[in-house]
Amino acid sequence: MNIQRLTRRNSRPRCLRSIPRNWPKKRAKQFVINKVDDGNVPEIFANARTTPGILTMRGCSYAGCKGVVLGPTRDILQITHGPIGCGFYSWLTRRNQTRPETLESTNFMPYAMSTDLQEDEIIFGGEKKLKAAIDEAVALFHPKAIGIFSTCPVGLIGDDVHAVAREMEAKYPDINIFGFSCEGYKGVSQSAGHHVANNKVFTDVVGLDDTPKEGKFRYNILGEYNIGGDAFELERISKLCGFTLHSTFSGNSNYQEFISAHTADLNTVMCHRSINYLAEMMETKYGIPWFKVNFVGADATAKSLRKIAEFFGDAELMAQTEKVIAEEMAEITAIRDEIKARCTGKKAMLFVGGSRAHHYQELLKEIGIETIVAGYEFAHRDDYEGRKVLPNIVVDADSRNIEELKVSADPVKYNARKSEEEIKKMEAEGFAFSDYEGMMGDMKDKALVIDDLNHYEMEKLIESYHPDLICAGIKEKYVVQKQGIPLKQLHSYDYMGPFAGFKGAVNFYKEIDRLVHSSVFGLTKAPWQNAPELSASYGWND
Ligand code: CFM
Repeated sequence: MNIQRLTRRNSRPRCLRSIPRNWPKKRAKQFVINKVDDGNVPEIFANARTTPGILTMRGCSYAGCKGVVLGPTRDILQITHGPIGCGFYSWLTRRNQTRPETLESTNFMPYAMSTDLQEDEIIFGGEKKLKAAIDEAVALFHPKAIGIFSTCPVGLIGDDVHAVAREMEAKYPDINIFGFSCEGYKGVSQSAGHHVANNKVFTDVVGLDDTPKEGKFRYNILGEYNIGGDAFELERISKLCGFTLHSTFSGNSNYQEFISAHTADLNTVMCHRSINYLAEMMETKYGIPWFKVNFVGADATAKSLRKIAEFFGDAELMAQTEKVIAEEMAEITAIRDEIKARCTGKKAMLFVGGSRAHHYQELLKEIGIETIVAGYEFAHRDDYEGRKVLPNIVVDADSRNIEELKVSADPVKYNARKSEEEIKKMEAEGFAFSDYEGMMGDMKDKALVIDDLNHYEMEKLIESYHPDLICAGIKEKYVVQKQGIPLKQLHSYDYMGPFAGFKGAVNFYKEIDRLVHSSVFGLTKAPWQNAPELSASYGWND
């Protein structure tokens, strides 16, 4: 597709005619034809402000902080300080699940708690109402921890949620109360909210309790949010292999696991976009190494499990892990081969947040589906091009908006789980720490990569490429399906899941097979659009 053609004044639809003149120039840098050359890929322009007036697919900073990173934790009582809509629409819409230990265990996920700001507070300030909300929450639930999440108006009227948190913590000393400056307008997308969440969880939560979980080979999974039960499947596999999963940030998680997460010996990072900051800071402060894993795709899951076992370096553990992989793969292969035979040659387009547009290409590949166009909503250059480009990323006014914490080794709690020599030796043998590849390196040459897609371009892409499948979100779903293309939601998984791990892979193969072979998408045109039967004209007869 030709970006110039798309945006030339006369060819633009009326709704786009008023966009700024420099938009095509900026936008062209966000369209890249892929070319992988000795591990290098072309540069893409990403994590930049969306031009006002464009129907972006992005969300806001509050969504990234409250909805994404903290939302899936069940026993931190979360208060949205803002108008009621922010709290309501960030409440379970991404289908993050949880499983309390017992029926009596604390679980706040069925609640959406908000200060419900009204005109009065917008004019005279909302701190009083926030304090009253905390008093009420304590009286009703007496939680271990309370998180306060700022929405746009809170920043605009100048409420100080941190001062309120301090004051209320002094009033209730046995409750950990902390606030997040995640006003929706901060940064350019929800990605800023991830960073805000990481910072606060690091300074106010992780490290408060030094009691490790019982069990050998203790590790954390960072960036796994239990959408559609993904974390349950990973817990199942972990247990079979003999690893002890200490804490997941934050799918199916609880506060106790968070505050003691620094006692685990390894951080594995699933969605690096949303949580690589925490992994880095925990390594510096506590000496916990981290590496990237991917549990989306059966082969990717097997590879990640082997890597974890290899990290711990225990012969028995490695043998058990191989046994689990062999057993699980034996079940998968027959189903996969059958579906692959039917799906091979189909073409997909993927537009998801900040890591799934990459991870899910792997799953589609396993059943023979090629991704011809892909893009992220809010990723940074490193998610496209690989972590090695981090030093070349220019920090601008928008990214400077979010605080970079200065972290150093904890004088008491720092404990290097592997010595520098051990790490160097493992790296020399090909073991990658503190790194991740970008999406483009795994895509074919000439594939189209687009950052921050919008609805108008989506329609044009469908006209040009006629894909068999699009994976995106709810905002896109019905617009796309009305054009006769099946759309699978990769944020919430529609009504399904898990899609991670071994069982998840099978669920996904079956679902995609069903979608791309469904005849219903051929019926989206009304009969009179295909074959008009009547034509007439009328006029006045005197
Ligand atoms: Fe990470 Fe996510 Fe994603 Fe994300 Fe999200 Fe999400 Fe996502 Mo929706 S944390 S970046 S901010 S993998 S909610 S579970 S699916 S956009 S690609």
